[in-house]
Amino acid sequence: MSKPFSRRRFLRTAVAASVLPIFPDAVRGAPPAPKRLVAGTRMLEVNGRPAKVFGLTGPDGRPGIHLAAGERFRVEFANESGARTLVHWHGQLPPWTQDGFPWPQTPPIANGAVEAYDYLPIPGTYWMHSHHDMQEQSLMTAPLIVHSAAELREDRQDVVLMLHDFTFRTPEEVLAGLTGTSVAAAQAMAQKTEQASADKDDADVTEARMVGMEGGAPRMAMPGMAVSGPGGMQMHMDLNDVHYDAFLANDRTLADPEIARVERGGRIRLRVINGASSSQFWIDLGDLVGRVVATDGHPVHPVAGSRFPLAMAQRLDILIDLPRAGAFPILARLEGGGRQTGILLATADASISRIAESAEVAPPVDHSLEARLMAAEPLPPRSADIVQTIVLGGGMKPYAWSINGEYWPQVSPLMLTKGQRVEINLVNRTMMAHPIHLHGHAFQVIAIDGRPIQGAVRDTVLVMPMARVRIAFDADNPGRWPLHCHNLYHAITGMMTEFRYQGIII
Ligand SMILES: [Cu+2]
Repeated sequence: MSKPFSRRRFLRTAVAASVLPIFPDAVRGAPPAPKRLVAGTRMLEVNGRPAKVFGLTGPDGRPGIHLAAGERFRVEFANESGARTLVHWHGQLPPWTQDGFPWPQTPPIANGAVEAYDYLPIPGTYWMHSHHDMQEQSLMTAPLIVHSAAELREDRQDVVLMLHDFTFRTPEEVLAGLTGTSVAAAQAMAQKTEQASADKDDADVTEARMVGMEGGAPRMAMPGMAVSGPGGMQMHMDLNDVHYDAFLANDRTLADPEIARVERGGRIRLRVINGASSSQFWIDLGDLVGRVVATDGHPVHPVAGSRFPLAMAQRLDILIDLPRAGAFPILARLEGGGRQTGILLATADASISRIAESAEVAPPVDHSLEARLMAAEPLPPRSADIVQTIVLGGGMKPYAWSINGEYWPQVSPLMLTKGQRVEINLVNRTMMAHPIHLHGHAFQVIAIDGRPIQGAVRDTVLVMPMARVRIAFDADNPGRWPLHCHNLYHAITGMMTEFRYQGIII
């Protein structure tokens, strides 16, 4: 990966040198031209059928944005998708007005419009996805890779593996099927979520629960839940709300997989991104042994293995040293389903054989990796200023999911003050696992089911059915920030709330 960036740097220097005599002052302080990111549509072929999907294409024609070490996220985002859209830079820590969430102050961008973004990114494996409507399901998603000097010194070949779940149905049809309503009603529900507290007046704000006390019990009973306590997760855990037509790895199925050319004995940094809307996977390296060195972009002490669980929206950086020449499938196996997708790492002389799309049923994704992870750059030790419990509720019948008994957008914001160390107890009172994502902050996982750990720093953590996960973060990024389940259909039916800093004018 170092080559394109050195070439780019060279070009920039050459351009600067050529104009230097004319505009010395302007050039000396001039930042590089912004990168252009275009939201558009494109055609894929899936299972032999054409499929029109969205896409996010960067300046080099690749999906998404790749930034050199030290480079700012300076992007001109051009919406040529034919629809309104708004793209969120998942896991990055920009000012809240550049986060790409449809608050009333930051509405979706019109088709044909261009929006500028400029912030200091954090290095690692990130991604971007539309936060408008349910465009994420229609592949308005792409990698966001921020290189670091340390990682470039390792001189490894970068391989990005981005996963999707794909359906020929529209997301509105999927949601209508889940909720037992009409497509029109599902469309209305998706649009309603963008009212995002816009309807709330000052009275509601006054009602906002002050974060700072243990508690925050649900205001209403969870529909249809029989609370059976920890250990019940084996009984009737729900998996895979949606039946998909295909699972994509870099937009392709195993019928025609991407083949990443690697050198014999090659040293790889595999960046796996679960960009699926409602599916979780086991990353299966087959015979290879890899070392997980980062989760959600943040470094961890290496964990060796060949099979790693990956929840929705999470990422893994896995270092792989190839033992020999050959073809090495890197598979993503759907939890609870006998289906898989993937890519191949292959040396020049390797013979490639077809890999089946069906396989043995993989078990549910779990905390086996999470419990072993240790942050390489943990939060500074500090006691919490405030502790808040967040209860995840809801169920399949009726299909609706909640936080603290509330359904987005009718929620009471959780108030924060800048400078606080915040601890959140995520308590799952449902029979599904929920990948919970907080915008604008990186948090550390500090306990699983009451057992303290010095866990990973992340932006998305899976909370297993009937389980508890405790996270900590520093309130250092004033604004309005969503916390939500990253299962698209859970978020859209209500499993989302807001952290709001004191003093933010809405
Ligand atoms: Cu969920």
